[in-house]
Amino acid sequence: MRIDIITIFPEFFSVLDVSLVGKARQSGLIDLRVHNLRDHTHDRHRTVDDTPYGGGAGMVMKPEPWGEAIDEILGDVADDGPVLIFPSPAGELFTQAMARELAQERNLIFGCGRYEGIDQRVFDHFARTGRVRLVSLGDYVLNGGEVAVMAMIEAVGRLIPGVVGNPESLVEESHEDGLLEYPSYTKPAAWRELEVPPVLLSGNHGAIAAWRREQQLERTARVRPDLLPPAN
Ligand code: 6GU
Repeated sequence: MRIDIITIFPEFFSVLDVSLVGKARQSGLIDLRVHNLRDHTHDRHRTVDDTPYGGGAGMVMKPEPWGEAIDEILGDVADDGPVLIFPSPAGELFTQAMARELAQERNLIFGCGRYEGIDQRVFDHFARTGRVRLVSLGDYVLNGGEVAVMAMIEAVGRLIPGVVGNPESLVEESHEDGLLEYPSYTKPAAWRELEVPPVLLSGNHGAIAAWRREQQLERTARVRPDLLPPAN
């Protein structure tokens, strides 16, 4: 998969050299390129923002650098059409289902906004000919899209075949079956007067599976009842 990121803080993304995504880049499974939005400005101060029409607090990112940066990437990627993703607290919620969808794509382009947002016409222009999605991590506000994009790339990247060594570790996780994960234990069997639940030491695989399911349901009902189908 090819991933392009447009940002005014390219140095944020140096962490994508390490861990799972870093390995996937080294092995060629992920071709990740970071672009500095300011390279697409043409004034002495490399201006990317301006005051909002209609007034109000803060600054809005100007459309022209975005247009130029995205045009350049579009001219360079496969012609089946990348998905343009803009992290935004005003977007649709990012979920495991969306991560699975995006992991099927050949090209993703992430545009990291800062300030009060990006001129709406950037989204409207590229939606005329392609797929544009505004995506939010949740109901809180970040200063910019960079950290959100890193979260999304980690969630998507690990679903690309070959990125996670043991694909079985992908299936028994929180959210993959719509429920939260069951609690996990390893040796020693007793630690600081806390015992591992005896069923896990029983060797009875049926009983263990049933216990884990019950734990998933109990935990989900307790902390995330919104994930459960409505009773009746
Ligand atoms: Cl994707 N971006 C920003 N700036 N803030 C957010 C967010 C995204 N998701 C939650 N808050």
